[in-house]
Amino acid sequence: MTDKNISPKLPKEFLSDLETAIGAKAMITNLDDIAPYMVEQRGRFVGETSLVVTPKTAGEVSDIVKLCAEHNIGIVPQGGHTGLVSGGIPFVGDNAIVLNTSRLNKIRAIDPVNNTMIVEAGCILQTIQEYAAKHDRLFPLSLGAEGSCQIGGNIATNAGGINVIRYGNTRQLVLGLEVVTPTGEIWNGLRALQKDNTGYDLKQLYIGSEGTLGIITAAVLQLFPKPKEQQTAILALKDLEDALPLLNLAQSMLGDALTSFELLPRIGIDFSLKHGQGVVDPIAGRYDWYILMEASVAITHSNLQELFESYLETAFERNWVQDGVLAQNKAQSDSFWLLRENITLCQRPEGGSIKHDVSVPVSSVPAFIKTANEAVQKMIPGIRPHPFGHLGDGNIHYNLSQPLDMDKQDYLNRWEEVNRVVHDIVHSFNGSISAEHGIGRVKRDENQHYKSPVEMQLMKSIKTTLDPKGIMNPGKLIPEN
Ligand code: 2HG
Ligand code: ZN
Repeated sequence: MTDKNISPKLPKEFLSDLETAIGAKAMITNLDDIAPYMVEQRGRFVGETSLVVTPKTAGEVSDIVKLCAEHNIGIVPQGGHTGLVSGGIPFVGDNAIVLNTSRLNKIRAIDPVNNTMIVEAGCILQTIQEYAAKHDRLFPLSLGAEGSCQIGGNIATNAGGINVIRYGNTRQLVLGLEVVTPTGEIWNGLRALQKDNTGYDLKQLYIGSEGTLGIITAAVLQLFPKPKEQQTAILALKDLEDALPLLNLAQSMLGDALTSFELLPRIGIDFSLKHGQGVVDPIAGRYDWYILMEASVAITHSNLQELFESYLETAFERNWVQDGVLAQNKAQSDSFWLLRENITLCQRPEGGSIKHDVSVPVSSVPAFIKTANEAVQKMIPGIRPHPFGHLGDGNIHYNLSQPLDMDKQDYLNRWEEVNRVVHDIVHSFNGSISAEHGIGRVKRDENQHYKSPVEMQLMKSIKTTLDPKGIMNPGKLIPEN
């Protein structure tokens, strides 16, 4: 460890005790080396700290937390750094260090009979999926960032993704946790049980708490039988409203084989074709809306294909689908998903994009989009709504690309104002202003605006009871006053 660039805010005694506990190799103190840990994927905010620690065991996490508690230093837990609400970086004045979980990355055990797996927080989601698959099991959490996001972050933010309609959010996929508390104790709650009615379900308190109550160091994950047969289709619609009967029919005809039901707008497909690598348009004509859907079953020689084809036939007959392609093989289904993933990535080259990650009851999605589109177009003529996402569970990424002839910064300066109009509409539909990305710093005050004082007070009292010194991810999720 060098003394270069150490902020005077971190006491010498703290640093030397830390070095004794975890070793200099687990301490990054040079600002150039720290820089990549401070820049968020979307680049909207840049964090500030003078120390990043990279512990390898829960014991080391415990040592770090104890020393931080003693010296009143904040800790920002950080996983794969793929978050979208500035939950994983310290802000100027937070007096916090970053605890990056990348080296806490062992798969501790798998039990295919019990359908569970024990993993450490820093395991990459895709590594977990692949390990489960090798044992003929499925870990169904799936999202665009799966190649780099870490399970600790997924759990701390209760990540959603593309399979929620069938398997639920992360909350439904975790049976047990190991957590380092704000006083540095290790709570071993790694129970691999389906039934455990022994009091408050503490793990659920930590899931989605965004590092504000403790640091998740390991988890017991719920596995499922691995799908053996799968059907993927992309369908073009005339009207957004037709998506609802189409979904309803899928649920009636395919039952719980339905795993994904994603909404794609034409503008998103155009962005992907223009800016994405290797993206192709599977349907010849142009339509305003598309659905990418997938169904799977965990048995072989099933009648899934037959069921899926008769579902599509009925949907065409009822005029809910104008055109469509059923993937003929894995490569074709991958190419549909590539188109979907690029819808997320290809907004950036189109200039400023004001984001919303909202949910409303599934049956209200078309009405919400219509109402919001009218409102934002009135506010900023020429604005380009780009709503897409997980229609099957009511979660729409209501993103708004800037008008073509507007200055990017002038547009982005209206971020909060636009958020408020959209979120008011979401609220009027009894929706949520953060469906799957969390609150972090970005939506902290906006969340307080919409939650009732009773609910906010309950959250604040949990925070002050468990973390009275306020050292766990300071300034995130819970407003300071
Ligand atoms: C997705 O569903 C992600 O692709 C990102 O949640 C959404 O770009 C976004 O706002
Ligand atoms: Zn999403």
